Amino acid sequence: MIAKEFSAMDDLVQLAKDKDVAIITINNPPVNALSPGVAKAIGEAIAQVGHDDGVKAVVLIGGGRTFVAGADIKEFGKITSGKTQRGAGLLPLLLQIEDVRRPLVVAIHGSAFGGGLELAMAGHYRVAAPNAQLGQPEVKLGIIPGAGGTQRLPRLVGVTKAVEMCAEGNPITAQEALKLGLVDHLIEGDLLPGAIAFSREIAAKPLRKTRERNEKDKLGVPEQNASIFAAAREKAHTKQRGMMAPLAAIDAVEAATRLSFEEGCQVEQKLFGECLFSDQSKALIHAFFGEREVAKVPDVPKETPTLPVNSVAVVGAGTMGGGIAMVFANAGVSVLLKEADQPALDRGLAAIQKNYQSSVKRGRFTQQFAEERLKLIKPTLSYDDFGKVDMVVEAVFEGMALKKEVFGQLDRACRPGAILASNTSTLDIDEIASATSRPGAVIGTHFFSPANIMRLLEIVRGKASSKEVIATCMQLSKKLGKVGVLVGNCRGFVGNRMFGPYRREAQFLVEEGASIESVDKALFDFGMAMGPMATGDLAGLDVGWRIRKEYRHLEKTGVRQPFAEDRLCELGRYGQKTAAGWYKYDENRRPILDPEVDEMVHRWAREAGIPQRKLSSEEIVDRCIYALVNEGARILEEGIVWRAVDIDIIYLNGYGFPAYRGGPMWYADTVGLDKVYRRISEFHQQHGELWEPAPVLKRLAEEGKTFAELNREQAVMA
Ligand code: 3H9
Repeated sequence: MIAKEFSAMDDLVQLAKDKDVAIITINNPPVNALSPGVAKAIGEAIAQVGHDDGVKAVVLIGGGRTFVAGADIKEFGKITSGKTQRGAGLLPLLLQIEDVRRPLVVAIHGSAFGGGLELAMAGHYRVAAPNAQLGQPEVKLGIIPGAGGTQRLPRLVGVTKAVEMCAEGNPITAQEALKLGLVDHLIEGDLLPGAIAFSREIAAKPLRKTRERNEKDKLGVPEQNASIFAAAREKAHTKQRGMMAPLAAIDAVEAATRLSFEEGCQVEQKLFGECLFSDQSKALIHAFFGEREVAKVPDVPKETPTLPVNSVAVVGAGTMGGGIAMVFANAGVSVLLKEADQPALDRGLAAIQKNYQSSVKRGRFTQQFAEERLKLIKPTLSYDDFGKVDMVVEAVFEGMALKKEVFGQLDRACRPGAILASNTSTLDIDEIASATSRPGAVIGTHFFSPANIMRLLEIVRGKASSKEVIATCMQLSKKLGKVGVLVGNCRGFVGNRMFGPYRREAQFLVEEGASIESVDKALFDFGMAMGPMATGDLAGLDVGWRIRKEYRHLEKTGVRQPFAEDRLCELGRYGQKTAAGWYKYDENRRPILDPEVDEMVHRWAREAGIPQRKLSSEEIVDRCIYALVNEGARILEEGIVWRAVDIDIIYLNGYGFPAYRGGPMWYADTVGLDKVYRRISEFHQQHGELWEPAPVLKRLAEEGKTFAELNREQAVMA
C-alpha cells in the first residue's frame, strides 16, 4: 500500500503525492477520453508539479479500466458542425509535458489509443501492463493522428512501423511496443506501485533524454524511406480502397522524415483538418457510434435478465451450420452438431477441420487453439442430448415445412428455458415459432456466410420472442465477436429484403443494355466490396431462383420482374459453384468475363421488347444504391428497425457497403434527401411502381430533414 499525500485537482484529473513522486491520475470514465476539461486539468497538474521542488519524478496514469482511449470523438462532430471552434488541440499540452523538468513516466494499462498514445509519447518514459495495447487508430475514424503522433511515433519506433501503425490503425501489444522501444518497461502485478518504483529508479540516474521531438536517429534516410512510403501507398490503395485518411497519414509520417518537428506538426495539422472536415470522417464516426448504438434496444433495458449460454446445439452441418458451430467453439462454448445422416455429418466435420487447418496455415490460430476448439464440437445424429443444451441454432435447408418439422422436434427434445433460434435468412419467424409450444423462446439468429468470418448477426424478433431471449442474444453476439442488430420479422428481414431491390436493379440495368462488367465496375468503384453480379455468383444464383419460385404466387402481376438470372439458372449457370454464372470461373474461382452471357441477355431483352441503350456509371450507381435507400426507408417506416443507423450497421458489416460512406441511409443523408427523393421520383416515372418513393423519404425531403434526425426523433419517442 502506498502512502499518498493527496493534494489537489478536480473530478477529471487528480494530483497526489507518494513522498517525492507526484501521481497524476486521469479519471474520465468509461475510457478516459481526452475531452477539453481533461486536457486543461492535466496541464494544471503539470504546472503545479513543475513548481514543487519536493517532487523528484512524475507518474501519469489512467484511473479505471484503461489509460486513455484517445481524444473525445464526440467533440469532432461539434467542431465540424460549427458548434465549437477548432483550437490548438492537444499539441501545447504535449509540449508542456515534454518540457517539464522532472522525469515523467506514463503508466499504461488497457488502451493507449490515438490522443492517448500521443499523450504517452510526450512523456519521458513509458511503462505498461503486459496486456496493454497501444495504437493510432485514427484512420478508422477517417482522420489521422492530430497531436504530433505522426511526428513522434517514427522517432520512437522507426519509419516502417510508424507508417504501418498510422496508416492501418491496428494496435500493437505491450510486448511488441517494448521490443520497438515505444515502451521502456513492462510491469507485472500492480501498475501504479511498479510505475512509482520505476520513476524513483530513473530519478536517481541522469535523465536519459527529455525531448523526443529532438530525436532523429530512427528517421532513416531518404533513399530507404522512399520505398517504404511507396509500398505503404500501394497497400493503402488496395486494402483501404477509396479512403483518404491512410494516404494522408503516410504523407504526414513522410513529413516527419523531411522536416523539423515543428514543420512536420504543421503538415500534420493541415492534413488532420482536411480529413476531419471530410464526408468520409463524418461517415466513419457515424459508424463508430452506430456500432455501439445498435446494442441498445429501447424497449429491452440493459437491466433485463439474461439466460446463461454455456452449451449449444446446431442443427445442420452444411456450410452455414458448420460455420456457426465454429463461431460458438471459437468463443469457448461447447457445441452438439447434428445432421440427418452419417455421410452429411462426415462432410460437415471434414469442412470444419479443413477450415481450422487453413486458419492455422494463415496464422490466424495456433495449432493448439484449433485442436481445442475442434474438441468442443461433438457430432451427433440424434436429438438425445438436446435436453442438456442452453440454446439451439437451426441451420437446415431454407424451406418452411422442414423448419417447422425441426422446431416441432426441438420443442419435444429441449428443456424448458432453452433458446430455440433459427438461422433462416428470409422465412417468417412467427410461423416457425408456431410449430412449438413456446414461441417466447423462439428467435432468429441470422448469421452471414462465411459465418466464422462475417461480423454481422441479424437478430430477428418474433412477435412473441421474450425480452430475456432478446437480451441474451444481443449480449451473446458480443461474446461471439459479432455485431448484433435487432430487426423485426418480415420477408428477408433487413439485409436481404433491401438486397432484393438492389440486385433487381442491377439485373434490369444489364437487361436494358449495360454490360455485366460495367455494372460491377460502377459499384466496385463506388466502394462496394464486390459488384452485384459477382456477389450473386458467389452466393449462388440458384438460391434466389428457388426462393422466387416458392414466392412467385405473392408477386403482383403486371409489375416488371428481372428474368435474366432465372434464365441463367435454367441453363445450369448457378455461379461459382458450377464454374459459370454471370461470369465464367477458373479452377481457382477467379472470374473471367464471358461476352456470350452479355450477348445472350441482351438478345433475350430485345426479344422481350426492352429497348437497349447506353447507361452511365452514375445511373448504374443511383439505380442500385437508391433502390437500397428506398427499401430501407420503408423498413424504417414499418418499424422493422428502431433507427436508420441499424440499417447502416447491417450494410457495413454484412453486405460490403463502404464504411467511409457510412451505410446506405447515411449516404443518402450526405447526398441530401431532397436530391435522393427527386432522383427516385424520376425513376418512378421512367420505370413504374417498383420505384414508388417511400412516404417517409418524401416527408423528410419536404421538411429538409435527414434519416439521422429521424433517429433522434425516435430515440426520444422510445
Ligand atoms: C484521436 O484520439 C485523435 C487524436 O489524434 C487527437 C486529435 C487532436 N471518445 O467501445 P466501447 C465511448 S481520435 C468518446 O463500448 P470497449 C463509446 O462510445 C480517437 N467516446 O468499450 C462507449 O460509449 P457508450 C482515437 C468514446 O471496452 C463507451 O466509451 N481513439 C471513445 O468495447 C465504451 O466504449 C479511438 O479511435 C472516445 N475516444 O472498447 C479509440 N472511445 O457506453 C476508440 C470510446 O455510451 N475507442 N468511447 O456506448 C475504442 O476503440 C474502444 O472504445 C475501446 C474500448 C477499445 C477503447
